[in-house]
Amino acid sequence: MSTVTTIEKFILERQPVYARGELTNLLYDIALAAKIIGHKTNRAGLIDILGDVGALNIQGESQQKLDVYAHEILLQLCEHTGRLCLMVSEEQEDPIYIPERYGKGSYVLVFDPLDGSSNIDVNVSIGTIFGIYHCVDTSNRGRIEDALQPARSLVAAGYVLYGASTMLVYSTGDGVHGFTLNPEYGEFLLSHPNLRLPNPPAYYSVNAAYYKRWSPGVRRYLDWLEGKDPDSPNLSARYIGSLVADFHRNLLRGGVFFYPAEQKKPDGKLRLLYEAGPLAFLIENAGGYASDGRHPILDIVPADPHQRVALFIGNRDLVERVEAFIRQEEMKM
Ligand code: AFP
Repeated sequence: MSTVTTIEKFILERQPVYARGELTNLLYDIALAAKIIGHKTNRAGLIDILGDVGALNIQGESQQKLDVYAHEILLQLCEHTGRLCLMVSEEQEDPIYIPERYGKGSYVLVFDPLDGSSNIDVNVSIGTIFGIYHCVDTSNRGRIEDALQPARSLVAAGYVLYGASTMLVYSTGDGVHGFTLNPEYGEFLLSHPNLRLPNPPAYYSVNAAYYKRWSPGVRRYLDWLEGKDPDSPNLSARYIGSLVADFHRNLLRGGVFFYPAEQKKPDGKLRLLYEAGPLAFLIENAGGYASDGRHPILDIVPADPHQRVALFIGNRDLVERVEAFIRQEEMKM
């Protein structure tokens, strides 16, 4: 008979003996938020029946956008616990300082509460992304510097995928582990221990409609991925347009996802602190690599909490190949 491991048991068993349980409990808080957000996103299609976003629902309450709802759930579950000194959310311009009335902890939580919002209305998978840092200076009550750390300093990172099932995938630096929510019991159960990127990879994922907006190196890279070179890899194309879903599929099947810089968007679209950084941490822990086309994502120090970055992420040899194409094309200029 196979054994069943809940996320609580798994996290607790991996807690170092000297730990005080702060990180363990913070991960539990996020798992609980994932269950609540997952429950709500599963009912998203009913909004059409019960009333549009912004309209009054049948109880006379104003309907909230799901991404705002997800932001508030994470806030409600994490702000008062005494485990955090600071939070940064995609949904809020300013960093979230922990109010004086609550205890202050030694961790920083950065998150994109619900990514892929344009997919919500069409019932396509969406996700939450999170990263956890140590506060740089625990004697302070939390300052912006505590959040502006490179992803190499992450203590933990993960995502929640709201798809056919709800899954939570996370790493604290010793492997990447996936849990699937059993909706009957409301428990995340270990389903994908120690995920490693498969080799050979299966997919490349990009919005190729933007080809003309990219630099020559990135265009050459797509040509290569599409099989136009003698040494092209044998890959198939898949693109959902929901970062967590695209990342998750490629983590399980192998491949590369990219969202490059464009002429009018020199830093790309995705956010460094709470999208690219946490996923870069996960991919490296699964044996892969993430780059902005020139440098490892893990080494980029954010200057601003909402800074954007070009992202190439997946199997190491596929990502190193785009760095080589970009270098070669820039040398010609
Ligand atoms: P939305 O939240 O606007 O749907 O954007 C989602 C996203 O940030 C990320 O999840 C996707 O990978 C990427 O944008 C898709 O962008 P394109 O629609 O330009 O391909």
